[in-house]
Formats: sequence, structure tokens, C-alpha cells
Amino acid sequence: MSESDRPYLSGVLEGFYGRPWRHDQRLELLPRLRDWGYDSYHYAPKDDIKLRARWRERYEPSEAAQLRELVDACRAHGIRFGYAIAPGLDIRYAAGVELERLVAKVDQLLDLGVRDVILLFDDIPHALDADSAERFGSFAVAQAHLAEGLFAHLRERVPDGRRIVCPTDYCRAMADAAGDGWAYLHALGERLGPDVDVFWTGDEIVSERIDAASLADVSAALHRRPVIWDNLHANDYDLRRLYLGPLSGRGADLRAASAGFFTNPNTPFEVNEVAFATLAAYLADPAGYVPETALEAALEAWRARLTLDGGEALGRDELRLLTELCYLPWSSGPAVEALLRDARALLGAPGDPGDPRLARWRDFAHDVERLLERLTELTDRGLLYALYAVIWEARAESRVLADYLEHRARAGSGARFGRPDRLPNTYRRGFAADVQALLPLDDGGAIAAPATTPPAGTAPMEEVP
Ligand code: GDL
Repeated sequence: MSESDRPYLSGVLEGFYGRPWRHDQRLELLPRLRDWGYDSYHYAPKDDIKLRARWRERYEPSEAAQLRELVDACRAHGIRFGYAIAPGLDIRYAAGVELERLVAKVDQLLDLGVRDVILLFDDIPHALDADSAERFGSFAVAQAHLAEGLFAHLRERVPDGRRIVCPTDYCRAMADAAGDGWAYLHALGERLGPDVDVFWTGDEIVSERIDAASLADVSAALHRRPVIWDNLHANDYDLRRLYLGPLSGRGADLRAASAGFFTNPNTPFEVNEVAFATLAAYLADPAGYVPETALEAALEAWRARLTLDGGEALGRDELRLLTELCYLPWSSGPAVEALLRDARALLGAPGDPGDPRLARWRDFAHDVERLLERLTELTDRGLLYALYAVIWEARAESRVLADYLEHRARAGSGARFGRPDRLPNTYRRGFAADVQALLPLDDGGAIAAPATTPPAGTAPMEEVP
């Protein structure tokens, strides 16, 4: 089937690092996917050890039974089930036995009813073993050989299945940085059959914007429109954060320029309502999509499911505050951003104690404190525990900043600020925090370029008087 004949794919890709979702969570998700208008669920958790690190091993009967149950549930709900396999960490592409092992492993999945198969080559060493280097000469040729070997088998056994590859360079930044990244994509695109789809995450691994123009050269290189693997809501690379903000920065022309669209969302299953609902809203009407409107609708739908102990629902303002605190990778929500702007201004020039910005910070710190108290009453304990660390920290930090701003307004910037509940060296410490303190960030959030230091042994230049 040529690209233009194939139906657009859309859905959820469980493709992150960290704790995979539970079986019951996936079963809960599947019927809802259809309601949102999606057609696919892709099973690709990096830490299913038999999917990646030990990809050659078959699933045990109990594991296989669960996978079969998922496949059956998908079918019952009109959802395509995609199984991903990631052999790239250690496969020797030139060894015929490796392709046999890959086929044998995938056959186990086909026997369970799987039709759609995804071959993942992301996040693997960029090097070939000596035999493969000698036989294939390049990574792309080696991978295309493996992929086409597997897909030839799949075309026989499951002709109606979809076949998708995630390349090793799966975003522009990687293709640009790899030196031969674009040659790699061209070579892969030339060798994969026209019935194969290819994943792409945009300009970056986590892309702030993706539109048709940004796909033009990669589509040309691959000889097909890519399937979007969207990491906008993925939080596995910074577990102190969660993303509850709306899908944003996806051009109205992106849907038509792609062959499918998947969200690879937050690792905690419970916090993905907005990610799922807003991508669905975008796909239903890309031209009419307004993130804020989609967010409001998503929050209303989510709120209806959020009951507190005693039967009451979480308040609209409370859910909005939670969302604002955990928004998107580049910013908090608009109201919290406005507060942060006020705080920056006050740190530059402390207001007098009656400054309304101080009152707003006092109220905000109080609201965040109250929010945590309210969240502890959630009947969905899994959701509470998923939110806990992030809201706990937001509460502690907003309280200390509100007090600090107030202290400066009252005592002037020179006075010492002490807090008995904050033992020095217990907050914001630990290995990662200590390392982060060593690496200064510039205003754009990048690690600041090193100051030019004179070579060892050279005396610093004397200042000209
Ligand atoms: C990645 C990984 C993905 C991970 C994501 C966000 C792809 C193709 N692969 O690089 O598993 O969840 O970044 O950290 O995106």
C-alpha cells in the first residue's frame, strides 16, 4: 500500500523511560482512546526489559497472556495495537541468526494477535560491530537490511498490519549534529519499502513548534511523510516536572504534512488527561484548534473524574492552579508566569510592604499550600502520589519566596533572612542539585559558555590602569 492510501494513524505511544504503565491502566485507557477519536495504542515502554535490553527473550506465559488480553481489548474497542521492539542496543546486523531471533520474537507477538509492528532504533550507540561495518558500510544500510528482513516476513504473515521504524536520528537536531545524519535519513528512506512509516519528533527531541515547513526536508529525505512522535508531554528526562498544559505549537498544516501523530506522554499514567484530550482536539480540527479553549474543555472533563474523599469534586480554580504549576516544558501557565514576572521585578527593586504584588504572592503561596491539602483528599491515590513530589516542592518554594519578598520589603535588602523550618543544606541539595549549581545557565536556559580562562601557569592579564 502506498503512503497516500494508508489511513492516518493517531494515538498514544507508551514510549518513555521509567516505570511502564500497569496492565489495568492500559485496559482503562483503551476504550477512552476511541472516545477521543484515536485509532492506535503503541506498546513501547523502554523499560519492558524484553522489548529492549533483552529483546531476544520470549515473554513468559503469564506475560504473554496479559499482552494477548491487551491486543484483544484493543480489537474490541476498535483500536490498533502496535508492538515495538528495540534490538539496537546490541544487535549484530550482519549475523543471519540475529534476524532469525528477531523474527522468532516478533512471531510470538503475532501469535498473540499483534498486527502492527514498530522497529525502534532510537537511543542506541551510533556504532556498528566490525562484521556489520564491513558488510553494510553504514548504519542506514544495516538497519534497512534488518528492517526489510523483518518486514518481508510481516508482509506475508500480517499483510494488513502497519510497519513503522523509529530511526536513530529522529529529529533535526540529531540529524544536523551527527555529521552524516541527513545522509543516514536519505539512505534509510531509499531502502525502506513504500509501505513502511517512519517516526520523527520534530526539530528537537522535545519540539516547541512543529509545522509542515519544518517537515519538508525530512519528508523528502525519507521519501514519505513522517509519523509524528510527540514528546511535548514526556517528563521522563526531568522527573521533578509534570506537564499538564495543552498541546501547543503544532501548526494547523501539520496534520496534512504527516502520516500519523502520537503522543508519548508523562510517565505517570494518571496525569495525562490534558495531553490525551488536547491532542485529540487538535487532530479533530487542526485549523480551529486553540490551546486555551482545548485546555478548558479538557480540565472540565478531567474534573468530573476527580473526586475527593466525601464525594465533592476538586474545584475548578484548584485544578487550574495545579495545571498552571505543571504546564509545559518552556513555561508555567500564564497566571503563574505573571507572578514570576512580579517576583523578578520585586527582587530587582523591593516594593514597600503595601505593594499589591506582595499580597498576590502571599495569596498564591496560601493557595498552593491549600491545593496540596486538598489533593491529599483525592480518592484516586495513584494520582495524588504522582503529583505529590512536584506539588510539595511548589508549595515549599512559593512559601519561601513569598516570605522572602515580604522580608525584603520590610527590612531592606541587606537584612538576614532566616527560616527555622529550613535547615541550611537540607533543601535543594543532593547530587543532581549540587551538579546543577556548578553548571551556570544563560538567559536562554542553555549551559553558559565557559568563560575564557588563561592556560594553566599563565598569570592573569594585568588591568591597564
Ligand atoms: C527520547 C526517546 C523517548 C523518550 C523521549 C523523552 C524518542 C524517539 N525516544 O529520546 O523514549 O521518552 O526522548 O525523553 O523520542
